[in-house]
Amino acid sequence: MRHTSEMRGDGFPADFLWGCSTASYQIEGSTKADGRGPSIWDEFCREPGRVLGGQNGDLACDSYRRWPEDIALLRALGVGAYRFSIAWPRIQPEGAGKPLQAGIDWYARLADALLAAGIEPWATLYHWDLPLALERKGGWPERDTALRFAEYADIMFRALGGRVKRWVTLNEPWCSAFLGYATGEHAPGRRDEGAAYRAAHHLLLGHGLAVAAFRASGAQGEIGIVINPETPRPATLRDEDIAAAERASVQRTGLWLDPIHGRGYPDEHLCLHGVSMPVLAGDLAAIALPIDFVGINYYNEDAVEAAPIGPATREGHVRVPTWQPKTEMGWDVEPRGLFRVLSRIATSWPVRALYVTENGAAYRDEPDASGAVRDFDRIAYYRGHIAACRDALAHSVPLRGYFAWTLMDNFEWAWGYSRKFGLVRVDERTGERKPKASFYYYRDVVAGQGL
Ligand code: IFM
Repeated sequence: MRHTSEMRGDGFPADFLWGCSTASYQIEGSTKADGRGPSIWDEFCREPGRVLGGQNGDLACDSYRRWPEDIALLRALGVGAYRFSIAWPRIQPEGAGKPLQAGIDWYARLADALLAAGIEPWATLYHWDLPLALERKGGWPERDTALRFAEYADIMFRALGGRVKRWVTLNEPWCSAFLGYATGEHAPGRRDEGAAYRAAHHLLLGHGLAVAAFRASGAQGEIGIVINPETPRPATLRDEDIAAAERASVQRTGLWLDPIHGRGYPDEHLCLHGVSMPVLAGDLAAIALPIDFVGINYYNEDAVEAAPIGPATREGHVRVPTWQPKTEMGWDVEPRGLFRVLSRIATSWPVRALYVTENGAAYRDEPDASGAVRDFDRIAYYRGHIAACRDALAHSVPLRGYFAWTLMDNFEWAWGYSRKFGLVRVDERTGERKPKASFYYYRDVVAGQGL
């Protein structure tokens, strides 16, 4: 625990950063404005059966036009930071070549307005909207995509480095690689496990090259990566279940954190999947360049038990039923899982600083007759998880901040608009924003009164 005279009464240091996260394709809309090129998600949404109800991000929350309202909401929340993502196809419509000034200007205006409101802009360079032109050339399974990503990152550091001091290279690269190329649940919807592992390597390479570009650009500030670790608990204390839980965690922890911390890839895991990584000389050193923080996106924790290794379960585990209440996503509500994953990462890898970069819950959120959403389940969810952060701090986890997911109801990928995570309700017809009860709860937490 950092013993500082500047502790709030609720166990959080006074300089603990409270924020809120969003992502470009989920909120911006205006997918053809100012020369933006198509992304893999624009195309994926148009393929029948990919997204619930055939919905897409053409309009989303219309934040490309309504962003001043969003900043006013963030101001009312009182958060110290806003984590948004930059749509690569707004900067380089074809994923390469001369950048579009209009795209850069839009994010520069957003960052300026945030700074003027006293809110620190946190920019994520990649939250899944790959320029379609790059997917046509093979996408992340191809090495060239990593090189193009580093070029785009360099453009952004030079363009916004004076304004943005905290950068995230990739958001949840596990999703980009495995949901995008192995299960096909996300764009580009391919089903080829070998391609997913090649994508994982090139995502990491792109991350490392972007970190090098950041340091070379002379921009001041910090850079890190955001992962969504899965560390399921063993269903029982039998040795085989403990070992199964360990194996089940690797694809979403060690596969990323080991190479980033100079330990190479987890061989046993690659062996179980019968794959090898397309590593060229110098790649592992590039991936292991020191970073300033690791962001953790946490929503839920599963329980697993051992199962015979075979085609159905290469890692020899299966999920078991649990007693925990579920959110509208069907995900378990397990706040202690957040404490466990933060502690585990802090003790297993030499991370300089951790942030919870996303945490939140989808609920049905029926508005009452006055249009108010009294989302007490979401408040209970936040309360439990923020308390888990406080416990992690008390156990010396170097946790520096917490970002709620998400500011407002938005396009929840393959679920379309059917799953609502927002602190603010967005009327799908008019785009009108209306804070839910959880908005006021989080405002009170940020102000130091919530817990
Ligand atoms: O909406 C997503 C976000 O884009 C990435 N992390 C998980 C969220 C909820 O599913």
